Amino acid sequence: LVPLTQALAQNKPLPQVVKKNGKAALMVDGAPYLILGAQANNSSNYVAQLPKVWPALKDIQANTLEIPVAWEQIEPKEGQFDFSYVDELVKQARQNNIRLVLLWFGTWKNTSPNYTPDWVKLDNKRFPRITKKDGTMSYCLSPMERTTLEADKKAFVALMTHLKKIDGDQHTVIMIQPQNESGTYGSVRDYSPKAEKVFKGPVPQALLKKKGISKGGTWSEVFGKNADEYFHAWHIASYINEIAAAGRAVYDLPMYVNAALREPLIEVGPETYSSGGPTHNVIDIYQAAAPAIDIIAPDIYKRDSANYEAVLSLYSKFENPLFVPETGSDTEFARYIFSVFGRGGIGFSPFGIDYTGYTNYPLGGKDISPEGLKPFREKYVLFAPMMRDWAKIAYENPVWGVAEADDRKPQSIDLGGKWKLDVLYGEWQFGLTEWTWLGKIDPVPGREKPNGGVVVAQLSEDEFLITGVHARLNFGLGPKNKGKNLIFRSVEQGHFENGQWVVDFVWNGDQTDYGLNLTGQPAVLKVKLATY
Ligand code: N0T
Repeated sequence: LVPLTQALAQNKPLPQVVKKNGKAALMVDGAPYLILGAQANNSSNYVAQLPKVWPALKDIQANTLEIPVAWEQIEPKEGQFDFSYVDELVKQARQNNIRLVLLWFGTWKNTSPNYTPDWVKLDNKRFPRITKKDGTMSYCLSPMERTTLEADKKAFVALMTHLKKIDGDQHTVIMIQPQNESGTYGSVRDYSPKAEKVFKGPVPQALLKKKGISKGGTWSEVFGKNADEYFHAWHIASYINEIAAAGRAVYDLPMYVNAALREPLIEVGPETYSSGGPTHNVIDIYQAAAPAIDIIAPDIYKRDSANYEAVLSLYSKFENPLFVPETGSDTEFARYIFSVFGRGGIGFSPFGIDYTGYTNYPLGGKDISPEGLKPFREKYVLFAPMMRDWAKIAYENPVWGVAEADDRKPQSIDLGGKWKLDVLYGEWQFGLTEWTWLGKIDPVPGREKPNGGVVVAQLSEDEFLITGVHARLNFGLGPKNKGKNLIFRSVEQGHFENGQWVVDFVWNGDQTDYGLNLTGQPAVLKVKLATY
């Protein structure tokens, strides 16, 4: 006899990325799920390191751990697989009530083959590296080599087969990232004789179709100066696709690829970044070559708001679901969670979140401790209790979000024509000027760097769900309400229980007369607007 709980668990649908009306959701156990993520450091993928990982996730209230599974650790000897780390990882994740996103460090890890087993990375003959334009050898494995692809695929399929066996009924593992920041530094593509031959052949139909180009030809004929990069992107994406598809054929989990970014605001050539990786200029090429990949995701380490927001909008194009699988762990990165979720993003994850003592400063923060991670905890606590509710609402309703910009100036959101929302950053208690801390002119403690932000979801025409920190919200009338006067019907602070909104108390008087003040105290509001 199968116990009821087990029987129910077995009927849980597989995790899946779904899309509707230009929006996306990550379905886990049949309902939208919001990744409040944390990515462990690169070398935390060993059983000995795991006890230093979970406490950091707990401290920021993350619900999902992104952590590597390296080819070298599961297939140290060709054809002999060892899944002891994976087994222990999944077991401990369950004990800690954390879901997993597994990062397959195979052919490309930050473009390099360092995580391939030694029988791969030391065998140039069997697993050839890219030939550079000048004929010298690159460090990077070539995407043109069948033998390499087959070897990586075999290991990946073994991993997926094993996951199905140990986790097919529970879905502790909810998504897979095949490869990590693929592409090549220092060579725009492979210039080996084998690659040259393919380069002189025709551009594949699927790519012409995606690009809306009717007249075919060689790569150079069709793409001119972009030919080298597009060729490399196409072949890396196809390579990853074949591996991902083979994995999905045995165990159909959602899959995404992550990108080491190209400059989002200035035009630069592929010799300056990881050429052939999923940079913003080749998202469509990846989509055409890699239908087994659900999401093309940016790793964002630029701290300034102009670059950050530009990356988010570039990766929201082509109906690409927005997911930030890596971002810096420093204070100023935390607020961008509001920009990501306000664009309907399915997840957000700072990198290097564990207490192993390592930090990737200056990419991330210096202080990976409960104190140093406070900026993330402050935001995660808003979403953690309602992560299912927010994910569902964001999938089905209009949402907006803003993060405090580097200039720290107020921002205005058009809430669909009838209403608008002005967001001022700072902390107030009363009146029209920013509250100076205990009457002194020092900035409010914890406000030395921009850390504010707000998300808004429209529940019905005049009703909005809002949360955020370090911001004052002033509602206004949109053009469709011209000539009327605005009044709050009600401002409720509350929470969700079993999908239902529960009112804790109602804001009024000083709490609403000068704008709604979101401080570092967690608050989720349901605001009903009216006119008279
Ligand atoms: C990331 C991480 C890890 C503004 C760096 C970022 C991770 C990989 N690479 O700690 O190695 O596995 O995906 C590359 C950042 C480029 C510099 C951006 C300058």
